[in-house]
Amino acid sequence: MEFIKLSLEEELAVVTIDRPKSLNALNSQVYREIIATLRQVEAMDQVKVVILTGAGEKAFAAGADIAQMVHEDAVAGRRLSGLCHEAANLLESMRQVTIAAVNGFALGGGCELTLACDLRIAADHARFALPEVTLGIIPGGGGTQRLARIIGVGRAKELIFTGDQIDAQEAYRLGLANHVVPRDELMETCRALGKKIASRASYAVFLAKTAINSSQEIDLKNGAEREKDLLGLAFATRDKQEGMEAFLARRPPRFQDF
Ligand code: CO8
Repeated sequence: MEFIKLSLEEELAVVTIDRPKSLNALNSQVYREIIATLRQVEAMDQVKVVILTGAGEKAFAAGADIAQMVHEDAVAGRRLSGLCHEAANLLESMRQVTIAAVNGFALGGGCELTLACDLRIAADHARFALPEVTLGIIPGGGGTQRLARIIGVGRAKELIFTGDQIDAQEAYRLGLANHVVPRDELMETCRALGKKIASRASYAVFLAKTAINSSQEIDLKNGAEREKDLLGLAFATRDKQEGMEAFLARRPPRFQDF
């Protein structure tokens, strides 16, 4: 991998987009490497939580690579959009919980990667935007779909129609950032949150993630049916037995993740 660094820390995997000279701009190769890395991590049993961040102090990722896109036609643009979606869909649906550690600019395709993560923790200097209309295009990595689902249609339209940047506090106010922390506490905050989630019954966490994701795609009646089915699956696990027996015996549970 040229542009992605993977660091394994017991139950956590830290995936870093590492192209700081271009503010971690996302060209096709970077997207392909993100996809390959996420697939690799998804197959690692010991990893429960993935933290996605950018190298350097300045940017999570300042968007898709404009120097690449300027030369591309409609077919190539659509192909690049396919890669953006593939990376985002993986972050959203993979077995592990995904946390975006937003260490600066999260613009365009960079913002879209954060939108696909389960949780977003922002450093206090982070800035979010979908500025595509300032370049004559529209978001192409799920931004028009996921931003509206997270902060509401009206606010998403204003951000996408203006292309304006918002700071971390505004992102928090809108419900885009789960927390805002001082920049030198960002990774520790993400690690602590990741470890807490990893200490829970991870198959149950995955079932909960799947059920919550369904709520964004199907109606309430069918979503409730899906919840019932997934709860039934949870009842079939050893972790359900262990969690409940441990509670009744007043001891900490020893989950085995199935
Ligand atoms: N692409 C390519 N290079 C970039 C990008 C980018 N998105 N962002 C920054 N860079 C490069 C700059 O060109 C510069 O390179 P160099 O030093 O070689 O000149 C270097 O990074 C540093 O950037 P700046 O000098 O501009 O740093 P500043 O601190 O002055 O400004 C900003 C920082 C505000 C982040 C500024 O760089 C900026 O506005 N960047 C572009 C942001 C943007 O518009 N992003 C959205 C791109 S569109 C997109 O993401 C679409 C996604 C979906 C695509 C679907 C498929 C088609």
